[in-house]
Amino acid sequence: MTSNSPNFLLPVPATSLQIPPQAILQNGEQTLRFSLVLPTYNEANNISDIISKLSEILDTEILGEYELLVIDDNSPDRTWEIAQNLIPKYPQLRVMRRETERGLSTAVIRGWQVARGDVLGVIDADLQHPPETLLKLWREIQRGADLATASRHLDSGGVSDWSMIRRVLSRGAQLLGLVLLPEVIGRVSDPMSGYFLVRRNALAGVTMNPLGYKILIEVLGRGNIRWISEVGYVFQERQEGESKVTAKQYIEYIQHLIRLRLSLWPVERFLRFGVVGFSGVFVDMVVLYLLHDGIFNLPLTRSKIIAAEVAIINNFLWNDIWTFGDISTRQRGQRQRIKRFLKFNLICLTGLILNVALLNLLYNLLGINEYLANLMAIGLVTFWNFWINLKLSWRVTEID
Ligand SMILES: Nc1nc2c(ncn2[C@@H]2O[C@H](COP(=O)(O)OP(=O)(O)OP(=O)(O)O)[C@@H](O)[C@H]2O)c(=O)[nH]1
Ligand SMILES: [Mg+2]
Repeated sequence: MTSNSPNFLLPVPATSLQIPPQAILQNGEQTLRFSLVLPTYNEANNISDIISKLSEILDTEILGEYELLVIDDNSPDRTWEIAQNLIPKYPQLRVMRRETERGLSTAVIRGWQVARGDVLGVIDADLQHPPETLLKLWREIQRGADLATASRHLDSGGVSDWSMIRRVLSRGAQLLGLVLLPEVIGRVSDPMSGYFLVRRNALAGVTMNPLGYKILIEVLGRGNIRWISEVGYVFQERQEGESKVTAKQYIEYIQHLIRLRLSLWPVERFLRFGVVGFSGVFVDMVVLYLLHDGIFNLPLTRSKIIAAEVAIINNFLWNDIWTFGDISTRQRGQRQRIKRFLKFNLICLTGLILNVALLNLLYNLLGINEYLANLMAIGLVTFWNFWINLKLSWRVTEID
């Protein structure tokens, strides 16, 4: 049956894990309203049932306007083949068989890359995510949400048969996430959910870099998501097939959190800012020398004030071209540049006052050695300067 059955399989994208801003359509194809991905690994006993249930539910609301995408990792139980044989009965079904790449999160992204829908979604294929919740999620997106996610931790939600150990591990993982990535994990009650819908335009052009199981974290961290809606659901007992969750998933989750943390912190930008800061110290020294000693013999205070301002101008120019160059090019025009310069100047001045205050606090109040105290004050003020400048002077506006 295998060798001569028609091949309806989708090709696996060989590109990076970027979500296309628009659906990539083959000749004659139209965009759809909704694409739902079902990642599968050894779900032979569940796949027909879930496809039938999902189709029945979605047909009531968006008949002909959606697709179901089964992304299978070459399951030994041939889930992909069973799914493929369902296509004649369910024309909205498409199947991908991945033979080299593995893993739940990348499977979901590969599905979204070939998706034709404006709204992208994911659901487990093992019937643990109740299909009935799907319409509630869909309606939240219709109300305007960028992301609609099913949660086990709302009043109407829960887990049916989880052992104490699994509950504790799950909550522990969430707590760890809250510590490492509060601005991501803290946005939803159930960040571990693998059942959610997201608008394509919230992910358009975003390159994902997930690891393991927790794709929602990646979407929240890298996507442009403003409105989030949550819908409660009870995680069902697995009826057929086996769980793939092992200790490996917990380790990958921690690795994933750290990776996302590092990439969300603008580490590279901060290093550039630091290099520019050093160049400013050099400029300040040279100008001070030239004004005070070298050529002009000006008084020390006046020389220092001019030297500091020249250093500020030096730093501003390098930061504007290099550190924040990508942002500056989006805020063109001389007026914009002058505005950025004035803000930068003001922030640097406030930084100086903060520096003196901190030095006094650390030295006089805490009795820390004055040079060590100065070093700590400089470090803290550099962070402050960087952060405030990032948020105010070179603010990324949402216009484009
Ligand atoms: N393509 C693909 N799908 C996977 C992979 N691992 C798991 N899946 C699918 O992802 C969904 C969730 O996996 P499960 O093992 O059920 O994980 P879970 O629901 O969190 O855990 P249980 O409650 O123990 O079942 C199921 O549809 C799996 O078949 C994988 O490596 N590749
Ligand atoms: Mg499961």
